[in-house]
Amino acid sequence: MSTLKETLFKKIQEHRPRTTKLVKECADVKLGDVTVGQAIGGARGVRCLVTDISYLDPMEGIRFRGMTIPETFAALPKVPGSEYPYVEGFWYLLLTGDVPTMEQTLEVVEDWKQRSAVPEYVIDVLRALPRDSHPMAMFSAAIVAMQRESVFASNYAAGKFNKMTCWEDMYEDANTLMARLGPIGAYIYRMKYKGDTHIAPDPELDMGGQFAHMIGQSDEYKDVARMYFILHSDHESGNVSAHTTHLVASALSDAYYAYSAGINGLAGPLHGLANEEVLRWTQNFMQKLGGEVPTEEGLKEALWATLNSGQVIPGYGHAVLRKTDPRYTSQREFCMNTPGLKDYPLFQLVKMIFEVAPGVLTEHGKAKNPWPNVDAQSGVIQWYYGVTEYEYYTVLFGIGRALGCLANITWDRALGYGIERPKSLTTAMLEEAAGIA
Ligand code: FAM
Repeated sequence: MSTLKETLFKKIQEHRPRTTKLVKECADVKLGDVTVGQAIGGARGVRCLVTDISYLDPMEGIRFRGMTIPETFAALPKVPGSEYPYVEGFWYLLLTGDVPTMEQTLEVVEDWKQRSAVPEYVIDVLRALPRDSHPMAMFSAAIVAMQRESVFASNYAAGKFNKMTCWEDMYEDANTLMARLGPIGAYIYRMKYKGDTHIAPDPELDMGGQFAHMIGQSDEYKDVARMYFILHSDHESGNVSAHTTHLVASALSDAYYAYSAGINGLAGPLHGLANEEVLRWTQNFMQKLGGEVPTEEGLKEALWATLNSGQVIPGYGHAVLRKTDPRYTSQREFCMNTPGLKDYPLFQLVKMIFEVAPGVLTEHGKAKNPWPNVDAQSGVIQWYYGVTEYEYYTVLFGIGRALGCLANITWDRALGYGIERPKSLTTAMLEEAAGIA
């Protein structure tokens, strides 16, 4: 058994009595009430999901296993010669809550390498799709195509389902998926945008570095990939991609079905696709100016024009956060500390939007949070390094988001979380409850 799996096993055993006790002795304890507004309004703020992998404080932002983003980056073992940690070590942290040693991290690196070959039939599926399919549709199709390899599904079909040990099958599927998502994403990228030319993996590289290599990027971009995947990994359980993955897995669907579904949710413009929208918006705006540096007034006008046409300002607002997203801040710092990027015109514009948009949104008076989220800042870094195909950006998000979603559904199985099935009411019932029937 690998160190990661052994540690996880111990953690699961330690944790199980806590969940059992809560279910047996405290099941009737109230966590809140549900209002008519919440029932109609996307269950916003309804406290009915449980995860220990990350927690999102509205003012502070995300903590992974109790650690802020800077603390996480500082604590994890770094790739030699790099300022950023191994994604594999972060996976260890998300699953177990422990910061791994370099040796433990390298075990995961090796394990993922063994699992990372993309099967030929997945390539066939990708090639069979019309080349103008959205990269997220391709990514989702590739993931669900691999369902035939699910250890969980095959053991279930063979009558070997055991509530206490089935997390191990989920763990197998989750690791295989994690190992392959980067190479699959790279294949899609090269097939669609780089003349269908492909780059073989380098056996020396870690997951993040390998992705950079396989899309044909520079050495510098290796750290961008590592940073991106970690920053986009998890945002507790209620966001659309994490919740969808959890919901689908709750029917005992395997990791392939569940994460393919999560990817489909991530592809919505109010969720992961917002990073594509941000770049489209800023590029269109810059084009209209014909390369001129925008004035604050011109920018304000453009933001108002977007709002007045009934569209949202992409990259701004959040369902939970009420402050600037620390994932935004982390990427902003990356830009400020990278010579070349710091003075890059597109970054200057993104910075200017940060100065202007919160005021405009506040004056507009609708958004509860006028501050930027992760997506407001992520595209500009990609653009700078030459990844200018912005419809692809959500695939990058999807590779990273898998870390959180798959760690969560492994724990869902370990703790035996039930099939999700909230109750519906009719409109007449709401009217009656509100006394307006
Ligand atoms: N621009 C214009 N209007 C906005 C807005 C924005 N950026 N953010 C919120 N609003 C509006 C919202 O559409 C709603 O209007 P209606 O009452 O007319 O329906 C009103 O303000 C209240 O919404 P809220 O309670 O503040 O936000 P929600 O919790 O309903 O929605 C978001 C949250 C993220 C969907 C919303 O802020 C939004 O559409 N933002 C732009 C898209 C975006 O950046 N999404 C990415 C979010 C990101 F973190 C991620 O998932 N990757």
